[in-house]
Amino acid sequence: MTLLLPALQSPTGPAASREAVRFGDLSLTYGLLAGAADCLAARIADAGRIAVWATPTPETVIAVVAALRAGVPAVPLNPRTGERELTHILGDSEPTAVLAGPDDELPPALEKLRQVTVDARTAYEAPEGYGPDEADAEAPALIVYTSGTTGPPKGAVLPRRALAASLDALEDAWGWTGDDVLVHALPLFHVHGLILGVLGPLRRGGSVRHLGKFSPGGVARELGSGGTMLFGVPTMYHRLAEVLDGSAGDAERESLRGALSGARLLVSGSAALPVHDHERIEAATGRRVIERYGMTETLMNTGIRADGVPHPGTVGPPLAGVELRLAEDDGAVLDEPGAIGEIQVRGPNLFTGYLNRPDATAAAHTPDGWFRTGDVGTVGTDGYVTIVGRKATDLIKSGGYKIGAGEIENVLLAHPGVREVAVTGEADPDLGERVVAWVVATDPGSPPSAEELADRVAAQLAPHKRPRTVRYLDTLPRNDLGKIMKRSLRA
Ligand code: MCA
Ligand code: AMP
Repeated sequence: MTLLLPALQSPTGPAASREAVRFGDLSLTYGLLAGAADCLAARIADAGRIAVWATPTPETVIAVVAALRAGVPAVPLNPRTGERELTHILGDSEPTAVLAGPDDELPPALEKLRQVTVDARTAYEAPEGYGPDEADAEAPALIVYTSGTTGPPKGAVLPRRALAASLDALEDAWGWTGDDVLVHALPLFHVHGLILGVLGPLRRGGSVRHLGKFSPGGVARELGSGGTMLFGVPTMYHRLAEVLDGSAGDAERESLRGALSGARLLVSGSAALPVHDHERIEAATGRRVIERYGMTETLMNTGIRADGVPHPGTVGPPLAGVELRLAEDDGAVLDEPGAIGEIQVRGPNLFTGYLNRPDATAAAHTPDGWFRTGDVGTVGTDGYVTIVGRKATDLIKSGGYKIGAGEIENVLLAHPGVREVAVTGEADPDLGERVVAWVVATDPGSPPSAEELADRVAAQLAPHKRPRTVRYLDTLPRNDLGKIMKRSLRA
């Protein structure tokens, strides 16, 4: 059986002294990471499932690698998750223990679990003779929670096979090697930052430098001192374009321009990068950002190749091993050129299903076994895919995060000052879309403030789900059946 992370299989000699990950001044070589992860793996081998308090730190990397080495499915948790969402995720995934750093303060919901501390500053020695057997390719590696239109987030069960297939398809598309040094600042509890951004470099035997928190200055520093690739969401590239366009001083602009110009690959994903930002970055740096298109459930589906023709506004052709088709609402498959339909995919990159949700898993697949992405697109004569929209109007993509309108509405409706509410997404130059709450107050004379409502969502769900705008109305527009007409709100 092929190993998921071969470079971490008891590395010795020069292979052991290569840098694997760097977070600020803390760097781990392959030798140190393998030792720490195997030491931890031996301690958690009996856990059924394990939660990882996924801060942007080397501790998270050690924890996830340890779980993979031990063959224990890991549930990465957003450390900013609010009470209601955290309770749901823990109840649904039932981890027996949580891996966290020495300084992490865990919320009460996690205190019932066995806490296993991971400390990247301790030099661990792998237990003598410890070399866990690689788990079965279909065994779950990670369970990643993702929002739907209604109800709480669902856990996408990602087998080792999907991780390996998707990362190898990106190796093929991008000529990704162990010599690459990836720079990013993505959160480590989602596919983009964790699987592509950490497990990607580790599978190749290369390295990753994580900024901890996104800043154009951090990107310039790391890309300008040996980084070869940058991964980011469109909001990050928009902020880089703003600096390149002159929102900062000359020195900052020049250093960013130089760093981006020298990079081998600038990759954007998780949402569409507006063509205007593509153009601004290319004009300033001579480098084109390439896009790839993926989803928590499918990992990566399409991507522009490093040696391919860049085409801003498209997400490139299907990656190796991925089958992609377009279909009508009634299931009819669309073959004619220029047709627009739902993107459906099939391939070794797909998840095995939603945890505890056979109903949702079945609903997400066609009778002939294709996964319905919910994205609407078209395929050009060159095979490049363009995403033109999505079927569900109740899904919002803000800063690259998927947010369900329904989960926010449920939280706001529980506020005594809110009689009715509708949540929509509105175009935002920085975030792509921003969350907007339309509120009918119980007492229109003293409605709850926008800040109070935002704080409530941040505390119950997560800060990135908070409404950035609150609009007060006397009534919500409804059709004859009483259904809220969100389209007319947006208009
Ligand atoms: C603000 N904050 C609050 C509140 N308001 N905290 C509590 N209560 C409040 N009311 C805090 C935040 O926690 C944060 O703290 C700070 O204020 C700023 O928050 P925010 O405004 O949300 O941040 P931002 O500056 O807008 O963030 C932009 C971002 C971020 C950095 C681009 O959106 C981001 O990291 N996006 C990445 C999403 C991603 O990885 N998606 C991948 C999933 P502090 O200042 O301390 O930070 S999609 C995927 O995986 C698929 C497979 C794919 O295709 O990739
Ligand atoms: P998530 O469920 O959070 O993994 O987000 C997946 C969704 O992000 C996809 O279904 C798409 O709608 C969107 N997405 C990811 N990459 C791109 C991209 N390059 N362009 C447009 N949309 C994207």
